[in-house]
Amino acid sequence: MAKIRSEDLFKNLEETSSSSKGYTAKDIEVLEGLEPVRRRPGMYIGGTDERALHHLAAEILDNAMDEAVAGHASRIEIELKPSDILIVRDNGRGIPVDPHPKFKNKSALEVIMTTLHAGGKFGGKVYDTSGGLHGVGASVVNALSEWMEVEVARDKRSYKQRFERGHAIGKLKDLGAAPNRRGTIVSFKPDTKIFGTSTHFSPATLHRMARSKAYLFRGVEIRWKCDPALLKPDSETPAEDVLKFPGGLLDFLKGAIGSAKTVTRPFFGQINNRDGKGTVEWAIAWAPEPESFVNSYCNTIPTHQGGTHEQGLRSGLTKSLRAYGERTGNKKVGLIMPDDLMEGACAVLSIFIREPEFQGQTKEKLSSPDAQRLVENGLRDHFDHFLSENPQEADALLNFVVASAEDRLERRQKKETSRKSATRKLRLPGKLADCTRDAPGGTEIFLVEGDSAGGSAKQARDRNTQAILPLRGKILNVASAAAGKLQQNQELSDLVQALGCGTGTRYRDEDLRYERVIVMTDADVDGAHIASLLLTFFYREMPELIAGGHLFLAMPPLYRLSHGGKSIYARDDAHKNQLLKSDFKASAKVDVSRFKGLGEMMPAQLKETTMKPGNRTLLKVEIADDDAKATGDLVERLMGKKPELRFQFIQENAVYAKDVDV
Ligand code: 0R9
Repeated sequence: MAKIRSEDLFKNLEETSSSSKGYTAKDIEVLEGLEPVRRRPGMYIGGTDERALHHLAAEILDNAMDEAVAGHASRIEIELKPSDILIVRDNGRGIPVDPHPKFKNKSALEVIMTTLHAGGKFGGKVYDTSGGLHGVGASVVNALSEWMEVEVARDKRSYKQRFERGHAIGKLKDLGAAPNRRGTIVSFKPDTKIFGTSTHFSPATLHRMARSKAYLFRGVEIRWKCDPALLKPDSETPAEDVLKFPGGLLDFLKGAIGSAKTVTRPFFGQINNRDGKGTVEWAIAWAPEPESFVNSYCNTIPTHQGGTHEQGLRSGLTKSLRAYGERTGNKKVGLIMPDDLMEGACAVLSIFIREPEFQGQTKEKLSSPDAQRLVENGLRDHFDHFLSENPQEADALLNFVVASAEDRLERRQKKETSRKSATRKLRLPGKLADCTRDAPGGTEIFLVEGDSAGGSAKQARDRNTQAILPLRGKILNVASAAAGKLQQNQELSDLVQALGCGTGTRYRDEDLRYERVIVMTDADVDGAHIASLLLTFFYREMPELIAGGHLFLAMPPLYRLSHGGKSIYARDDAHKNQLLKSDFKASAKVDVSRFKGLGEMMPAQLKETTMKPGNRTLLKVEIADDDAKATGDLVERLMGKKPELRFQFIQENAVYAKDVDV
């Protein structure tokens, strides 16, 4: 909307010679003619649709409201007639009608109505808190109206002037004495050449607009009238209404939330023009239902996009509630963010300040920095009192808000987890048979050697919690490889992708996709070699994964001992000899078969002996952090040229494994 900037309104404030009577015609600044408005209405009222049409009504109503807020008018009337004719009346001082000094043959009223950006330069305090357009909007309305008539009762006389499409039709007429009247009446009919023939005023919208103005300024009574022919039979909009709300915003809030159950009684109040800084009024209730809202206004102009005053409201309330929580020893008070407090809030905020600044394309966002301080500081004091005086309600509110904070954190956690798993899944290696469970808790990945073992393991696994990554080909010896080789090694890069936790300094334990990483290789020298290469890789690239207790070695059997329907498994030669003595009669002809590899085992056998929690034995890999040399030796042994030493190492350690998972 063609809102005048405050600088224009209050420009040269000091130089302005405002007469003791207030405004005189020479105080009007003349900037431009009205042609641009008709040529490009969108620039001034944001379009030519129904919303834009209602801007015209808002402009005229705002001008009348300005006069009321300034303390010169107590009653406003708004009347809708057929053919979209709108009449607005106020009982203020009346728009000045004296001849304008620059345009000797034109009245001030005519200059205001026919000149773009003709704003009054007001020295009096009366407009200190005004946000209206002071006649500037009226000229835009005039430009976009088929006709407009303005009647003024001032200095005990009445005057009238008619305009068509922004041009004066004749001079200002003196209608004679009006000893008992004062005020302004603006009647207009929006131009169908601009808005088309199918765009009309909506009685409901106009009534709502009038009602919210009445809520916002309790010193005014707004009378609403609408030709009954314009109301649909089922319309809830009355044909006539008297809108006066001595309860101000509290009445507004009560109307908005109806009979909804609230957490506390409404918190409401006002701060009056302290130190000339401006006034603040608010009414807030917290309720699980209805949907939360913040309706904010500056100088009765709706600020649909919020702004600094809303920020002040949020931060003032949050600081105050947090301080209360700390005083009363609430341990979760640190979780509370402004959004948590506003989530269940139904709030109406209205401020009146001098020289408001608006921003955004539709100028619906307040940007005056002072507004934040004004609201925040003023509201905090009041809210501190409200909370300390009503401890039961304060505690109920605190619990309500803490619950919102916890909900928010939980939602964030869930989002994070699903985002993580989504992005990870996108880049998973093709040969990974992943488990179906999303969250890492209780899941395992088996690193197996070769496709045939991988095939058996896939059949043997619990799909829900166990993933299988078959590693083909040669695994790089990380300890001796040049830097940069790691990324080039397909097997290791597949492994890194599958684990999701990154390597080296980029390792993030919370990104590890599985709770356990289980190296499951054949129980032979080659298997031990591969296991040792993998352990070296983890030791060098992901020591935190080992330190976090995530790395395990599976202990597949090397032998199966069977006799007369009984089968048991042995890890190695020593175990086999021990079992032959302990579990079979000396005379028994026990069938001893040696597995050549995991791939040779039946999936059911692999499951029972090696993979199934409860049956299996897992060796947990740990770094001997109390003995760095031992760890170095370990790597050295694992990395030595003789694979049988590595095999021996694993076998030995399996015997001493203290932390086994069975
Ligand atoms: C029905 C809608 N009402 C109005 O549009 C309206 C404008 C207006 C007004 C003043 C008083 N009442 C008004 N009603 C006014 C008077 C004086 C000073 N400022 C404002 C005065 O007597 O000193 N004006 C709005 C703009 C201007 N007057 C002007 F100053 F630009 F002329």
